[in-house]
Amino acid sequence: MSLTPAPSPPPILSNTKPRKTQTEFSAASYFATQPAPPTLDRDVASAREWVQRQVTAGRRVVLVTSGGTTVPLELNVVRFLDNFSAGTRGATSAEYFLSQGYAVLFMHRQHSLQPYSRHYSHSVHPFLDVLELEHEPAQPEPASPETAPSIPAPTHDQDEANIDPNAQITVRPDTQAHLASVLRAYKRVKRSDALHTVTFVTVNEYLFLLRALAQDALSLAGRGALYYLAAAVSDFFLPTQKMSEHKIQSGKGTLNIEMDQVPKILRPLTEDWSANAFIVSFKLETDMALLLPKARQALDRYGHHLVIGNELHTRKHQVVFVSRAEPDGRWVRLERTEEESGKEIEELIIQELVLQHSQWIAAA
Ligand code: PAZ
Repeated sequence: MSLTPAPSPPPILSNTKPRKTQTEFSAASYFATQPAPPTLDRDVASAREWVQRQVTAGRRVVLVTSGGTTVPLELNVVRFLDNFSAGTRGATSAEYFLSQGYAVLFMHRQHSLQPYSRHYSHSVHPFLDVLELEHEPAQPEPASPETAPSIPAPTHDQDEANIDPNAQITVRPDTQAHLASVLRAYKRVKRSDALHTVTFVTVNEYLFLLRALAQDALSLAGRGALYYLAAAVSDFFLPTQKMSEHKIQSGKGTLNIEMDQVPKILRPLTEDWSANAFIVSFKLETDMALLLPKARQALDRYGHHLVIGNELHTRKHQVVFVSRAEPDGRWVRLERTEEESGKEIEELIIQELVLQHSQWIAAA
């Protein structure tokens, strides 16, 4: 990274050919020069034991990656770049894989959505709103602008005084059926030991974890292993050798950040780290015209089995499956009525993948 005051404002972000200061990282040089996360060995050891138990139980194992990676700008991180992803695709898909009898190794960005609890995430459906207190005082009517000054809102203390400290907490009747079905599925999965989670934050943690889990854990599942790479992974990063140790100071004018390319790891994953597994990657584009060509290009370059293409704004309604058998892509779409009834596109995606994985195993 070069951090230099710029005399005149340069384009904020631009793609250029590598300059002298940039290194082109292969996967091998990346792992040889960047630091392994301190918790890596522990995470991989517990995942390996878990995969072994799943194999013994006769289950197929899917590694679901979910959420976005960050790229820290300083060693003592104050600032970082982030990749867009709430983790909805990954968390939702994990539930459908579990319902199809797969064991799920859920590798997700810390604090992103997780299977089951995603139904009550703070942004979509806050958990506290599902609950009610016995004898809860009625909510005051929202004040109109004319009445507002003459009717003071109850104070926090008055509210507290009206609530019996021993009051029972119950689930709102209108949400009981849904919560019960989510809870039942969650408890069933917990009892069965079919879900194991590992977390990452930075792109470096993501890369080290993916490689180690592939080589040392997932490989135990042989052709029963499936990779479902839905995480949004940064394409650019700052090698630790080029990072500022302390918080980058302001006051020196424009900040120029020159980043190196993250090595493409799909090819080593497919050829070396997990040569026996069925590998599915996602491709996100914002320009619909690029979606199919980019998905095909990924398939040709990396040699894995399937690319699922999705466009940012329509990703919850439609995706396109691109494989060597179907290079022009096959669209999977939710009907409007299905969507209105709460059906999720991940149900269709996973149904199709389970079928393709089975056919691939049978063909071997
Ligand atoms: O997590 P989310 O549901 O908000 O988004 C999912 C997604 C768009 C990140 C995923 O479907 C995807 O396309 N992942 C790969 C992104 C990429 O091209 O790197």
